[in-house]
Amino acid sequence: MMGQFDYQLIKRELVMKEHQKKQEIADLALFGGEKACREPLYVGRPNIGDKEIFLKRMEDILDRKWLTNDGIYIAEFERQLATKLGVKHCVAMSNGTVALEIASRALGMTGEVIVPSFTFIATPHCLFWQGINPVFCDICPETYTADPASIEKLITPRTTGIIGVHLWGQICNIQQLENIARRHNLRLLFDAAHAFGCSYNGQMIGSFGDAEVFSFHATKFLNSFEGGAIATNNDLLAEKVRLMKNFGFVGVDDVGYAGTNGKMSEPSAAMGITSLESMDEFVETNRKNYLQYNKLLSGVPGIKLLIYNQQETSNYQYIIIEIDSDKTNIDRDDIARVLQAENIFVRRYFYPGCHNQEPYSSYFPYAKHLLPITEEVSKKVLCLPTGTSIGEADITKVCELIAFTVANGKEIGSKISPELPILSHVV
Ligand code: T4K
Repeated sequence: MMGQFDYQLIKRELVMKEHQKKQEIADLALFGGEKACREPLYVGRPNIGDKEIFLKRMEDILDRKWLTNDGIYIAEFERQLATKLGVKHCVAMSNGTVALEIASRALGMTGEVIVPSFTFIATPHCLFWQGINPVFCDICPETYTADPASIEKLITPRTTGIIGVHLWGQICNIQQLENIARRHNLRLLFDAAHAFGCSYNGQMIGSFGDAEVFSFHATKFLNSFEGGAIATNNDLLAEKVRLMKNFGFVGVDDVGYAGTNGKMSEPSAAMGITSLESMDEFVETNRKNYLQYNKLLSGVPGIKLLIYNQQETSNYQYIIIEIDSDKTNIDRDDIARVLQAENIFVRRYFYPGCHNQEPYSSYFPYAKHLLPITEEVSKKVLCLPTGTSIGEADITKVCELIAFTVANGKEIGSKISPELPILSHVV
């Protein structure tokens, strides 16, 4: 159970309690002071459920000698997912990227598909990998999700679909996207990699559009080590994706589709089931962390925390701040540099926007001129550590450091070299 002692966490809390607040700029680790955290803090530490139960399941899998290919744990995981989401079908996959590839292919997406640039690179890659052109739309500044007006402007006779992304659990304007898709006869797929356990108008994410795709990667709210799923209420689509993820086999020796290997393994399914059992505890911890961040950062000038809609169910998996450098007098990247020197590895998700990454920057060199909000937002957001590995003292430390850095923004910023790399972990 999650209620068991987490000795690493307790040890770190004690170490951090001993620690002094930074009094002057020279106290910052970047300028020679002691690191605020002896153990590194990371974004994306996995939420782990009951280890003992998981290990028992692993033993059972090994004893059965049935490791993958529609084993009993996969079937059970799929059943539990569908029940939780209130959707007819949930087909487990090897990861979210393959699930996106299979879903878009099974939906018959070809030619051009409209997708926000402000997302993880897997979203456009799933299209490009299949010879489909991702056409990048801009986002709404309040929700960071696809802007319906921007989508409408990009529709051409070659457009076959839209992929909306529920970024950081912020839900797309589903109603407007559904209207656009219906009017233009387009397929509508949602990349719900960040939105497991979130709702839209009280209904769980999983049954909107033609299909929704989840990721159960280690860093996600619910993890199965690696994993993903396609959720849909469409019987034919479910049947098709089920066959496609198994090479297209329709019978023992009979192949009916161009398929791939997108199968989830039994250990992954066992981990997924174990994670589902602790889901309420994960939400509670994330929510508590979010409330603490909200309280401690609320008075810091130029720092705006992404607010979760209390009318909806959320997983609270991402703590995102937007930095207004006119008010902080120090930019986002320098704040990240200050924190990483203290052993706090924040992330600039999803800088610099997919349109500025290869192969897209070469194919669409002018895209940046059409994406002003994406360009702006990708330069000012930071993702902070949260999840079940982060304690109250950690969050206090992160917030105190941000407040101290902003209070001395001009001076600190002037001392930092823009050449200093921003890392994802200790090297
Ligand atoms: N759509 C969206 C919107 C997505 O965000 C993603 C994936 C996908 C689709 C595709 O789903 P998958 O095919 O991945 O199922 C990470 C993840 O690899 C990726 O799954 C995720 N999005 C993306 C947002 O983040 P990186 O390159 O940032 O990962 P990495 O290795 O730098 O790890 C991130 C942090 O997590 C580090 O600070 C350390 C920590 N970590 C990571 C792992 C793997 C751990 O503490 N333990 C671990 O086991 O992409």
